[in-house]
Amino acid sequence: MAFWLINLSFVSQEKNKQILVLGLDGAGKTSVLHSLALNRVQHSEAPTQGFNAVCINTEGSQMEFLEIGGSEPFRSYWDMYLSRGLLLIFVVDSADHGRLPEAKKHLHQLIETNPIIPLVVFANKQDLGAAYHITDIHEALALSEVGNDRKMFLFGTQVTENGSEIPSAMQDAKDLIAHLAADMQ
Ligand code: G3D
Ligand code: MG
Repeated sequence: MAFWLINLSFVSQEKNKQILVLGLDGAGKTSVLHSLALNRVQHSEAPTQGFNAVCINTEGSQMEFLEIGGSEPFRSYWDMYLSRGLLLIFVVDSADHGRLPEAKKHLHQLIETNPIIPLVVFANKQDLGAAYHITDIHEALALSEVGNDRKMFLFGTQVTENGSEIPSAMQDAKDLIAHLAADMQ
């Protein structure tokens, strides 16, 4: 498998549709994305400033992921990129109970603007003792209200020891994302 990582201070309007990776700052977007690319656990080294584009080649397909920084100044870009996104991956910190309402608000604002984009939610940091179980994350994010016509999937994920194999749920999520992306092309 080949991959490359590019940190960009801005991203031009590209032809290829991207898989958007959004969520509040600190949720684990970069860590999850780099782990999916490497098939090995890889924590992020620094908060994302701006955009982080990752291209992953799997058997027979190539997927372009675009993470947009989750801190306040970058959230204004979320809507702009969502309108031409293939899929939305939304990452939440399952142990950050206090910010789940904020994550829910942003998620619902996002999906309102795009009634068909498939949604894959990563309930991340499942390794932490305080993490909500995925059934509680489903409720906290009101995922039953994301729209009847939309494909929606929820995975519990964790990025633990650097270099270890990614958990099977993350491998399953990667396979599913490849299928969804192929369907949407
Ligand atoms: P972001 O891209 O959503 O902003 P990052 O988030 O990937 O930069 O991760 C934010 C912090 O959470 C990082 O720690 C990272 O190591 C940690 N993290 C990410 N995923 C997990 C996880 O599943 N479990 C645990 N325990 N920690 C995780 P630092 O210390 O660098 O801030
Ligand atoms: Mg990041």
